[in-house]
Amino acid sequence: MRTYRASLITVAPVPGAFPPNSAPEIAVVGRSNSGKSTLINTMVGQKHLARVSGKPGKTRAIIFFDVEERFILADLPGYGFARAPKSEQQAWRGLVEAYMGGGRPIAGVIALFDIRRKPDDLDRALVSMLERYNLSWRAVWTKADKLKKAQLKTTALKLDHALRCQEPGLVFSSKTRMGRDELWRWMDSMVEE
Ligand SMILES: Nc1nc2c(ncn2[C@@H]2O[C@H](COP(=O)(O)OP(=O)(O)OP(=O)(O)O)[C@@H](O)[C@H]2O)c(=O)[nH]1
Ligand SMILES: [Mg+2]
Repeated sequence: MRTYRASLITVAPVPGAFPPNSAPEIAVVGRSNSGKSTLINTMVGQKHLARVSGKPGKTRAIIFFDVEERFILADLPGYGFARAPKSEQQAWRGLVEAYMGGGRPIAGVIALFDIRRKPDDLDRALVSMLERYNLSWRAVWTKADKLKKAQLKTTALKLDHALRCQEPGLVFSSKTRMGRDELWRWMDSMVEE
């Protein structure tokens, strides 16, 4: 497996702490516990670059990683944490909108959805936000190892439809690395544009 040089740039709990624009960025967004940090580790081939949370809802900041001095990966905080109070949901929205609408060089957004979950209003709100900011995004159906092989194709098609994906989502597993090569091809194409 190919591995990549990657390192932490900064942890930004507020927009004022975002690093200066320096390279194209790929943002990773999704519900809390959808597998964002794990996916980042899988993509670069490092076990402990991004912190994987045992408890969902732990990542409350945007974490910026440099990848081979070529582009930046931004690990966005998760939404939809079951016990989060309203004030926290507003804080999430404030931080994420400041990122998406802040004139950063966002080359693409990877939007993660647990392949076992039926999309809800929060998921649809995320997609609306991505469209509103005119971002190029790709859906990724995570934790594909949790489904039987025979279920993958039909489940993916249902999710494409439920979230009105322009491009079919990518079936992905950090456990088996299914989808990793294809997601790299997508990221490379976004960064090179
Ligand atoms: N089986 C399986 N488990 C996974 C996969 N990806 C992530 N997980 C598990 O899902 C849990 C959450 O993963 P994280 O990567 O921390 O999720 P996150 O989206 O970063 O969560 P927050 O930072 O809290 O928003 C962890 O227990 C992971 O080990 C996968 O592809 N397959
Ligand atoms: Mg995380």
